[in-house]
Amino acid sequence: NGPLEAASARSESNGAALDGSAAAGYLESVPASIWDRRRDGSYLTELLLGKGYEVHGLIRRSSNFNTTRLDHLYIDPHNVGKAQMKLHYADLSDASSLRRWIDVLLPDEVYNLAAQSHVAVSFEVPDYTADVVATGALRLLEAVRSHLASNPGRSIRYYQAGSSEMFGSTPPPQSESTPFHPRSPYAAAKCAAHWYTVNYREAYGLFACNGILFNHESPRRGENFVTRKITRAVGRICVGLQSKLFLGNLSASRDWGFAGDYVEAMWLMLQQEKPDDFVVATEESHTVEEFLEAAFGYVGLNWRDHVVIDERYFRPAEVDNLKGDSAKARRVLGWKPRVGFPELVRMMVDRDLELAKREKVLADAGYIDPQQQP
Ligand code: NDP
Ligand code: GDR
Repeated sequence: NGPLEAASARSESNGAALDGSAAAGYLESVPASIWDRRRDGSYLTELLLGKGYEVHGLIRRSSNFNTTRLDHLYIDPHNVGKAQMKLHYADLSDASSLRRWIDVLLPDEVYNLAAQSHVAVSFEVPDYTADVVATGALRLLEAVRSHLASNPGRSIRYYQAGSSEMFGSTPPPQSESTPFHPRSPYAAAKCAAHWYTVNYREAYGLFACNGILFNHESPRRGENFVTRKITRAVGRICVGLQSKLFLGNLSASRDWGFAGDYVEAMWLMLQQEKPDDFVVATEESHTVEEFLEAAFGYVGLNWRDHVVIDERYFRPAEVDNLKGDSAKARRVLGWKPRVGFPELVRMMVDRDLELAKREKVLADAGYIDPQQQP
């Protein structure tokens, strides 16, 4: 879910870093709740804090974020002492901010989770996507490398958030040895970031790992990814705030896991003796239609009564079938997923039903427009 999502965390004994930003723009300490909008970033932060890490997150400047959620933190000094993590401004498009925070924070581990991560949107903003996803990763790697070169004795372990989208049209099951065939600007940029990471490992001996993660979902998932779009709609339909759900291709198949399980694999990669690349997946694949069946069926609804196919959600090139082979991660890291498909769907629907009930109260009181779909 990541932030610049470059996260960086550090402690005297352990270190980890989320991604982040700049010395001059230090934000003061803010509660981890602010971090909840970072999906993988928030789960990873919780995991690292539980292990005693000091966690720093790098976030980019956003008008919404600054005006609605940070202003009161600046003026309320009581929050400073309660913060469990620290956030700093940086941007993957700004190399100087990355190097500056590496120098200031001295992280032991750096997790690069930042991305323009929406596959369909990457067709609309291909140049920007490449800049953040591919060149952004290169900038962060270079910040780490140059910091280490000027600070002998220091060590930093680096995690790169790779994606099953890199496999694209190569048939399943997909493992570390499966050739990449990206089908979107996003996926092509992730391939570049993957190879930059391998290159920095081979050329400079950097402890750098690629996690090739298959789709992982949660109640914190962005609302324009298909799983969350469906579970948000189920909740809203149940309370009468919505009746139709507009979707694209229902026959695509994905290997969907739970984000909370997957961040553990990220951390485990950085605890190994040697850096390496790992596929992380449940090894089970379901179509979008099966997700619909499970989510609507859970609350006793028939998805066919509500779903309308809308051409605008079809992609110029689709990835039809992803199903991972995560044998290496299971063997070497001792990792395995805890949450299965039915439990994941139920978890997301339960949470979105609660959210919809609260929305209904606000809509009935005239505080929000009930027609406005997420
Ligand atoms: P999200 O899109 O939820 O989070 C990405 C984060 O990156 C956001 O917080 C965003 O900030 C931040 N970001 C975007 N552009 C920049 C920038 N220029 N500088 C700094 N930060 C930036 O993704 P997820 O948490 O779902 O995924 C985390 C990472 O893992 C991503 O790299 C994604 O591509 C990858 N991945 C995700 C998978 C999944 O199924 N979730 C599977 C495989 C890989 P803001 O909040 O301001 O938008
Ligand atoms: P994906 O996730 O592209 O796999 O990338 P997404 O949920 O966007 O799409 C999954 C599949 O559902 C189909 N689909 C729709 N998708 C969206 N978003 N909206 C719709 O209305 C809709 N209707 C059908 C898509 O065509 C697709 O086949 C996610 C992201 O998190 C990436 O960053 C990550 O790298 C990969 O997962 C692994």
